[in-house]
Amino acid sequence: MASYDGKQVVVVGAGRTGLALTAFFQRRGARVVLSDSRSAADRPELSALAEQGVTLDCGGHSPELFAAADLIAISPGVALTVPAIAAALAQGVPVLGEIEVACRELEAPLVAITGTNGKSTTTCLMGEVFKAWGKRTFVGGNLGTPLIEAVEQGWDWLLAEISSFQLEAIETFCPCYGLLLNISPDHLDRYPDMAAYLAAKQRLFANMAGDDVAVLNADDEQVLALAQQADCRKVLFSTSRVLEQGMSLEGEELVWRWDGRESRFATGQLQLCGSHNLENVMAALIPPLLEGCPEEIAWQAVCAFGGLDHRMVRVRELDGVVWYNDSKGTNVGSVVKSLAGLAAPVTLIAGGRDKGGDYRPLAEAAAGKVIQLILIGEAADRMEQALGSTVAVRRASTLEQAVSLAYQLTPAGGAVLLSPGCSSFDMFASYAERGEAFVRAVNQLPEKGRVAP
Ligand code: UMA
Ligand code: ADP
Repeated sequence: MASYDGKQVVVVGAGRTGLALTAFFQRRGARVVLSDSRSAADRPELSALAEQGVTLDCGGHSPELFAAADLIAISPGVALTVPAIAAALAQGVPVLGEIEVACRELEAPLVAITGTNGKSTTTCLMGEVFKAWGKRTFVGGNLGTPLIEAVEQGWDWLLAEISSFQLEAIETFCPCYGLLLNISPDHLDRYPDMAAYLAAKQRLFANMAGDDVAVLNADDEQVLALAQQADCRKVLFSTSRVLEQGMSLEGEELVWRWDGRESRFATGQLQLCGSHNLENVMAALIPPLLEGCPEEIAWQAVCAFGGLDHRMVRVRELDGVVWYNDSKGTNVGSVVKSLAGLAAPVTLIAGGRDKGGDYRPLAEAAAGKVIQLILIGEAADRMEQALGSTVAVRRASTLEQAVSLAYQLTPAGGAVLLSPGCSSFDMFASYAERGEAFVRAVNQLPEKGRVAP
């Protein structure tokens, strides 16, 4: 446990993470400066913290406060390239990410789940297994509850969804299980190139050694390449090949082979759909099974899991058209997976804040299946350039307008999918708010009000 008594700590970012860090450092007797690029006028709720002795540094990051700190603790949305942070780092001020601060305090075994897609689903699935096994289990991280909130709570197990952002500022962070689910382009608005994104993801393995276990997707070459240097045990899962050790999809069964034993699980019993979810199920089962969780308990728990909101949720069937909310489909890789689970004809509603990736890989997934692409938000121009020669494109200025267009354009027997391939921040506060707006608009559509296309 680190000592912060009397230390001057600058917490950067006053979102969910920064507020949790502030509370933690206050409990530990530190003098806290809370710094946020947004102005104090935007954040009236912070004045209560000022009354408790927290120094507010709003409307920018003051270099002199950063240079004078004993420690700078950053939120995931804050990059190390922020000038005040880069300058303090150059002067030798320690800069730690929230998960690094947290892991120095936590004693329970930690499972870290990362990858471009499937992190939240896998983290929650595994949480259901550990809980069904009777373990007091923290389920959080990038999923929503910052890891720092797990400190001093007496957990048996800690399951943390971990983003590339969070891995940038770690030093000793070392999970006993580190899961890398898959890699595809994402967050190229934060990283200069794909290599920088990969380097951040690879930090998952930086301190793993000896009996620590890397759980890896054997079908993803980039995953295997990133884990190559990891100096720990490796356990693989695959939907495409039989593994002598590890878990593989064989016909309609998941087969777990370990230490000469073999167990089989019938995938038909799962509520989750799609081959990507089979990957998530396999990854989620491996740590608890290796820890000795009885197989029946583990399998029942994953079968009972119906999926998370805003991930391929069937909203409604109206006039023979099925509407799906996949607002959490925030990169090209996830849209491709979601489209794979649907049959033609599909109307795809996409767009939002552009993350700088290449939209052309969507063309192959859309060809022959997507009859209409309705674009919203800031990314619309780039998406139309990449996809306009493959599918018919329309523009909508709001999500509600996109829903209304899709209602008119999609023939009976088809589907409408909101899977934006972009983040939501140009039009909404979060992917959840975007998904809720979509569901509201879809539920307001009148029955039999459609002019058949
Ligand atoms: N800010 C600054 N300076 C900056 C950048 C941001 O002061 O240079 C301030 C903003 O004005 C804002 C605050 O920082 O007030 C926001 O901090 P944050 O972006 O780190 O957000 P939090 O509310 O702390 O939420 C973060 C994660 N957000 C990001 O990684 C962007 C949440 O993941 C996570 O659930 C939460 O911590 C708890 O761990 C969200 C996310 O979008 C869901 N994650 C990305 C993703 O999944 O793709 C990685
Ligand atoms: P994350 O937390 O990594 O964003 P989620 O579990 O929230 O992942 O799923 C988000 C979207 O990503 C889903 O709607 C689905 O389209 C896609 N997805 C989920 N699991 C996988 C996977 N294993 N491989 C590829 N895409 C996936």
